Amino acid sequence: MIPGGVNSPVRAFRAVGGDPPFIVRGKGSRLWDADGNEYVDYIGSWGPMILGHAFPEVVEAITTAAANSASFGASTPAEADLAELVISAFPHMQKVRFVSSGTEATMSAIRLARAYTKRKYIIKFEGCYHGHADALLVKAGSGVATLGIPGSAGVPEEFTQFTLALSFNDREALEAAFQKFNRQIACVIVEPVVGNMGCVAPAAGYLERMRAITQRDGTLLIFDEVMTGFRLAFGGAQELNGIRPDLTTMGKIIGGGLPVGGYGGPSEIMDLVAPLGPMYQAGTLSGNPLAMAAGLATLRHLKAHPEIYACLDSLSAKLVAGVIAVAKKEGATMTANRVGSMFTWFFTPGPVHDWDSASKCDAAAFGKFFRGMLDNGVYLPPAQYEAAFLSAAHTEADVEATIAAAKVALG
Ligand code: KE4
Repeated sequence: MIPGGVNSPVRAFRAVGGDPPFIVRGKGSRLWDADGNEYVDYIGSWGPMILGHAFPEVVEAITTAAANSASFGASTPAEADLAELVISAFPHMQKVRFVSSGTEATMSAIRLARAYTKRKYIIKFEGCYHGHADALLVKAGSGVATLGIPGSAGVPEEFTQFTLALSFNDREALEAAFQKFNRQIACVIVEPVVGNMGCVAPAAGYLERMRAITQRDGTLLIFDEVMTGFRLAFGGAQELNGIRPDLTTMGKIIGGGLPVGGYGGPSEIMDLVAPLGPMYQAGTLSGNPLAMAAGLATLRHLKAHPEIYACLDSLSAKLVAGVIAVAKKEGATMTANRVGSMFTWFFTPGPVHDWDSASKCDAAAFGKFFRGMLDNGVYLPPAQYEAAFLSAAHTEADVEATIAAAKVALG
């Protein structure tokens, strides 16, 4: 009835083998499948569930909002409240537009950057994923600035001809692209901490250089914080690295598990967005009351409990090191990258710092590890090139159980 039995490809377990369980319930750090099996969950719906599943304040907020109707297609106080809270997290942001997915957020931000600069070219990086808008579905290119080659069926080459795909953490490639396409580049879009080639942090000085080059060339810098926003800190990766992008895209956590995306920046740029300006973007369920309520409850809790981030960081450190220690003892080839509560265990000696080094992983070994962990009650992202997430609901006991499962899976 549904292609591949899934509504998003990665859920089909193609990269790891086996049949995916059907999940029927989540609570805190745990999931249960239709056969009654219990798992410690490290997907967290691919990032949104930072407070854990069925967090009472979020459930309550959604339930209350639902009693007043699920949607009006009109302005509501809740979307203004969430806008105020989101804007408070990012110093450069004066306005935000809510949409219903991260894809819509990045697609719209790129359209806005092209409208603002009146330029056509965009730069993305191999191994970074920003959703499935046509212009962003380009094959991984070579290290230098290669014009985008469609990475999906159904995307005409005309739709990616202005997309430059560069290698991440490669300053020379960035400099070369701006030499070659001087003052023709509308924006650079980057995951300020990459989650989509597995977790990969920027090299020291790399983003600072990117900010300087884009500033110099009149190119907008878009931080795609769909995954890192409110995950790595309340103010996302940019709170940690102190860099001010021109636009920020968001998703996942700002919806608290319901469909929300967003893009924001200074009024000078955002005032180009319809109905104020000529850049068109719209959405039937943008600002949906239930989604706003879930996002508000989540962000309000995070803002009221900043200590959550330190706890996420220390418990994630213990988890990642514990599994690495097991791998060493069992003679498994494994390295790990972690930033806060985003992490990946890579089946390669490492270090993993870009797509080229990430793609050297032993996918079969990862698949075996994934299945072994699943059989022992631990639900990891079913693909090597994904980030795993810890939630505020995870406990020391969860971590111990996960390390014990790794002993079996790697043994
Ligand atoms: P969505 O359209 O899936 O809401 O967001 C796209 C997106 C944009 N930017 C970043 C940095 C993202 O990580 C994502 C989506 N992340 C994937 C996980 N790698 C979603 C999981 C899936 O596709 O099912």
